[in-house]
Amino acid sequence: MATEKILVIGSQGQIGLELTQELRTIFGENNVIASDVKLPEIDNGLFEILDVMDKNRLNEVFKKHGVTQVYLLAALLSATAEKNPRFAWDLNMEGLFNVLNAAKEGIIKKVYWPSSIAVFGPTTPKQQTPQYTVMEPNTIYGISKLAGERYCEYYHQKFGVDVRSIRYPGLIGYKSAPGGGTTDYAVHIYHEAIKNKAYTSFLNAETELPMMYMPDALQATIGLMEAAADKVKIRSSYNVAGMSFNPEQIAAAIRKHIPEFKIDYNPDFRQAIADSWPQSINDSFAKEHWGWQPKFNLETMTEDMLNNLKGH
Ligand code: AKB
Repeated sequence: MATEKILVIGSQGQIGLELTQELRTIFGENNVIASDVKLPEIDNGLFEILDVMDKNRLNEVFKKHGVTQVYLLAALLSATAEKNPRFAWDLNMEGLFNVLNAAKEGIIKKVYWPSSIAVFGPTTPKQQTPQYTVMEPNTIYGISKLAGERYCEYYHQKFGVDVRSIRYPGLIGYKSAPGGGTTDYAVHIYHEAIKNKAYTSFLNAETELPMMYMPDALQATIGLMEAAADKVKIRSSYNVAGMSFNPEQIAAAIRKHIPEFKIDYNPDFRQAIADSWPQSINDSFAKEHWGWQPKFNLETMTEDMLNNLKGH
């Protein structure tokens, strides 16, 4: 079997940092190339400076390393995208086109591209949001992700491109910091609980959102990429679910370990973004098609997060 050469684009971001590590453990250090627009803080393996919007440079990197698979993670998330909508659109779409076109031309064989629960909007059913439902996102991030999903499916159907995608909920991990998302509060709250035993949430107490612990997200991502092609029946993007909670509930889970922890609320512009998203997700297609199964719930994640952050 020919060795896969995997390029992670956006390797310095929240998912990229952890996914690159995990892929290197599975596929070997020399078969996973990290890339980003900025140099890594710690030099720990093959790395290329790469702006995914620069098509020539992208093709140069593909050629240099004989890349067969791409995990395209470079994107602006929901909150940052609202502040810079034009750039968000350009980055989120142009990067995807460049990679899909390389796959169409046969330069690379397989593409992973993350979508998000942000593809849903205020008119979508909020509880147990189905795979197929009303999709009228009202954030630029959500609009770009929905357009991206349509492009992925189009490239698969028209040109046979092997592209796979997941609609991530909010992702929570202790190894890397999130950047620019609406769900980021659920990461910061753990850091502040340990440091200050208090946190001011930018979402109100009742804002329930779908979330997932990073080990589950990595398992979903690599599980989907490694699934046999005929099991991947949805080529737009799969709903996946981990858990759902609101700020009050995560605070209560933290209090089981840090009884003096206090939370207060000061909602900002991210409240409206969160209010437009689902509260829980139905992921029965992912379970049925390629065997997706999450391991963590709010309690087990909280224990693991706090133990690991205390250790740092
Ligand atoms: C965000 O909050 O923007 C992201 C997402 C849900 O895609 N974490």
